[in-house]
Amino acid sequence: MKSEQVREGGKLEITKPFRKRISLEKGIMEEPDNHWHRYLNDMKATYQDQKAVNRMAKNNPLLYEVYEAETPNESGHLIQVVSIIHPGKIGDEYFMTKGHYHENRGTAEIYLCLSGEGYLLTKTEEGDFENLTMKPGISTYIPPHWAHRTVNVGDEPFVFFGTYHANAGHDYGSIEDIGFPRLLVEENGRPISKPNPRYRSR
Ligand code: S6P
Ligand code: ZN
Repeated sequence: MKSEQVREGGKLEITKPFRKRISLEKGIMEEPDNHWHRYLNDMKATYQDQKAVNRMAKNNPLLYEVYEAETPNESGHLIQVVSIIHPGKIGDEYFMTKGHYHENRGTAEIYLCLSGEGYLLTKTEEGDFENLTMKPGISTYIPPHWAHRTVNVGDEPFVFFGTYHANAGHDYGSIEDIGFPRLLVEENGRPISKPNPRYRSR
């Protein structure tokens, strides 16, 4: 716990501005407050090809990891994160994040790609969707009410910085069964998008 962060009776408070170093060479946040990992067995239902899931589940590959600079989860504060999606596929679908709406739907988010190559998949509950490519230097804005998932379509780690409202919260359940309108799969060594047979709006 650094001096600018204090816990008063268990409650986190930020007492002054602070810095974080994000190593662009290593693609990590140094001295994060939290660092968490998502493995295939944490999100088996996300993938279409369940035979491939079961084959790979024994090795349970690490799909992605997230570094966080923590702030109080209340209105006004922002959280900074670095997400790293590792390269790989389950069947012909690329490694990707679980994807979520913010529980507090009225909160936006910004992602800035630091390295690698990926896609940002977004959608609304009304059925609109946008898929944006991301490469180093590209910043993307996810407006309030848009669900978001990121996909690594390259052969190196896809790393991006993100910042969002500390009181956003995460709603994963609304994505888990139906996913996004289009899937990103590899065909002849290239990413292509195709309709998701499980998708329905809402
Ligand atoms: C949080 C933000 C990211 C994701 C991270 C992993 O609002 O969008 O930090 O948490 O990229 O994705 P997911 O869908 O597993 O939370
Ligand atoms: Zn988010």
